Amino acid sequence: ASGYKAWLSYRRLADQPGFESMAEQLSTISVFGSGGKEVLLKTAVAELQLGLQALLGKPILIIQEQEQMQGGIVLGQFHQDGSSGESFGTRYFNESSIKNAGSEGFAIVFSKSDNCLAIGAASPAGLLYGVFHLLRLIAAGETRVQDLNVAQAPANGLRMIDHWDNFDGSVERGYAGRSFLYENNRFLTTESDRMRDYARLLASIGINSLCINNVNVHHEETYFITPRCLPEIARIADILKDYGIKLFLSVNFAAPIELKELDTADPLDSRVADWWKRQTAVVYEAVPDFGGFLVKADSENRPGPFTYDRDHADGANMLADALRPFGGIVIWRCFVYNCKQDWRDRKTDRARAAYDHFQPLDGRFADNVALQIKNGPLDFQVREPVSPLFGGLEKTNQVLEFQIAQEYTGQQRHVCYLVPQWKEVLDFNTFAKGEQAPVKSIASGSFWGNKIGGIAAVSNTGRDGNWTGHLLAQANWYGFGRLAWNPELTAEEIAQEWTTLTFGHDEGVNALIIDMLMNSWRIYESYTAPLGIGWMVNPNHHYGPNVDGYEFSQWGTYHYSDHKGLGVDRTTATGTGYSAQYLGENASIYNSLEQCPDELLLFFHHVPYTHVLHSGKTVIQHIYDTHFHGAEEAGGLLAQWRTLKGRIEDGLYLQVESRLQEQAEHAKEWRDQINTYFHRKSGIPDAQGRRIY
Ligand code: BDP
Repeated sequence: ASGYKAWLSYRRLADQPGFESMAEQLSTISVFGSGGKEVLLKTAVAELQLGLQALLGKPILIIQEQEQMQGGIVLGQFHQDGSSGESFGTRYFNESSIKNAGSEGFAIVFSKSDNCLAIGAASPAGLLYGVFHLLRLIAAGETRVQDLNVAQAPANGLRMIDHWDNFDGSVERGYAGRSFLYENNRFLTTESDRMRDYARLLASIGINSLCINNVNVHHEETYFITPRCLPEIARIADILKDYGIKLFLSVNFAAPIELKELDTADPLDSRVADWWKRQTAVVYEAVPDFGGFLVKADSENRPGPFTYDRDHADGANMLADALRPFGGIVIWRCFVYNCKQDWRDRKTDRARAAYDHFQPLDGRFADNVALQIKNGPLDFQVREPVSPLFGGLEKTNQVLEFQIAQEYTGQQRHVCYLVPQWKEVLDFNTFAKGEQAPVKSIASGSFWGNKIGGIAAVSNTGRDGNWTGHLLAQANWYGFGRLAWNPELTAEEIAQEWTTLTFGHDEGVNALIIDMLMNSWRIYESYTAPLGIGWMVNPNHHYGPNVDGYEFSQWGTYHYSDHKGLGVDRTTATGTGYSAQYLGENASIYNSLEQCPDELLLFFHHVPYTHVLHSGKTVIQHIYDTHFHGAEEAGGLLAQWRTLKGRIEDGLYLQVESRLQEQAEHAKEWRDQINTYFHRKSGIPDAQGRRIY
């Protein structure tokens, strides 16, 4: 086992109690009425057959157009009429199930009268999701299909993964080998089944949108929107379409210049607007169901409207006009800040930047523009507060951006299950418009009634045999999709699903892996940058400790440590005033030294090493303790895993063991660098007298 099949490995179930009667029940698949022509419905039937055959270990027959069948599984769209004139919906489902399934969800119920399991949906996409849901339930051990009665719809309209793959085959912040999409400025996707296998994995967790190129669009990828590349891109789009996934492209804001067609990219210049209209039409001609453009503008040396003294609404709306006739959307990123700031200037605060740039533009964006906002104000650190743009924007479509790629969380060499972190973000109350306004309902668009909403995340996959380098990093990929579908799932539930689907039904094995996953974020945090301060990594590649790596550089990522204390003062009275970007009690809690939660203390406050935390420890003793303990726990993860030897396939066991070995060693390096640094700076000894270098 390599891990390539991931959570779709469909291990044969056989010895489950109730297996025999279930297997007998689920012998055939049929499609109700005259349906069955749509490509997604074909995919759904094929996936159901494939999955059931593997799980049940027997052939499953597909029975064509038998609507009154007895036994088996029947798939249908609610509105479809059978020969009796009765619709599929009324025949099998009650009104509330149909309502709960919405336009993109599904309902599954066992019909006693027809002695069959019915999967229904308003759309073929819903049927595909229903099929994967049923397979997930069965693979996870559900045998009582006769008791099934489920109806659900995704909480988020946009459930998107963003690739940071470059046409040359490299992957920006990729930790799982090179790109499986490109190599050497050529498309790999059409030569292998890998794209299709990928699309299946995505659809099985509900992903419906995919951006296939890096937000940093280099010269070569600028051609993606031209006939030079579009035929190959159309072939990718066709594969994705079979699984209900829309293709998006990152575009270069200065494309008309880069392609040598105009000498300006000014969004208010009509030649530029016309150029984008023409170019967008060319894209849609090749890819009729193209999703739209993803744009990183005026950020980290990327071109944008600022060059022409225009703002980001001008830029985004110009592209939105070009996409509107085709139903396309613009996803415009808010990761905009000055990456050439003077580190001596304590008043410039990178954390403020996204809000300062975008909040004043609230209400100016076209209705087919969505702003894509990173979960935190800085950059995917192990611990950050939630971006105050959530709550700060009232009249703008928003999409939340996570990073599945573990750029700052161990680069898929360390295990760091990010779902607990994402849950905290989704549940964070922004206090928009009063009491209950959690990020999840703002991002989904339900809170303000936005037209577009959802969650996007930077992919952690690559050409490695198991897709993610670290096998346990598959749990983040899986978990992202599941959360984007249903943010109410708990991190434990998702870990439980993933371990069972990946490793099988040994409860002892799964409990241990779940325990490792559930502790891993806290462990990683404890031996790396403390108390919300972030960074302290090696510049450029961002792997491994380097306390001052970014301290005297232009990126705006500082800790301000000296011999007396550390932390960034972001308060209103003496600091950068960032805390005032929050609403309601969040602003006062973060602003207050007494009330600020320990884990974010150094994000908001500059304090002496002797400052006493809510935990009762001083800041310096907290640093020592967490680093000693965290490195020990990293070793503990390895020891835990070693108890699994012989209990899971060697192929899976060994690849994780070697990564955990590296983590255990590397955690000591983190521990020693951080502890030694602060020991020397502060001159304060460890209360427990442990060895600090
Ligand atoms: C940072 C990465 C950088 C990305 C940037 C972004 O270090 O490679 O280009 O984010 O999101 O995390 O645009």
